Amino acid sequence: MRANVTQLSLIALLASASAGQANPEISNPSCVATEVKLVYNCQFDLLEDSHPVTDAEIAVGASMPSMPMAHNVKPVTSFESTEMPGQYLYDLELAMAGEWLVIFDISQPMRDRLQKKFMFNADGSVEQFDRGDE
Ligand SMILES: [Cu+2]
Repeated sequence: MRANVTQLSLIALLASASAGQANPEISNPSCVATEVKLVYNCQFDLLEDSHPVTDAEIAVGASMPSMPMAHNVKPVTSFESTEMPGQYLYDLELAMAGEWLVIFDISQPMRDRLQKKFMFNADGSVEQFDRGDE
């Protein structure tokens, strides 16, 4: 009896541990300047265990680490590419050039908040750093 209870709680523990292991990853994030100054077409892949995650709901916002509270970008909804399942597209409109933290708020199929750091240069070029300040 006692062993059964222990086994059951072990199973419950393992089940909750694996359920909590949802480990989404923002992969290949990029942004390209448009003809409109400070407006960018951006995209990324959402992966989990190296597999594309489809039908995800992800809002994307941005903030400037060097100017906290100065100008947060209102989050926009990303849309999944019709050609590339697991790839998501969004348009980013920034307040100024400089270093921005782009924030990905995932609400489906898992909940997570991930971020990536970008340098948006005044000439329209964009550099992406490996990771945000996670
Ligand atoms: Cu600023």
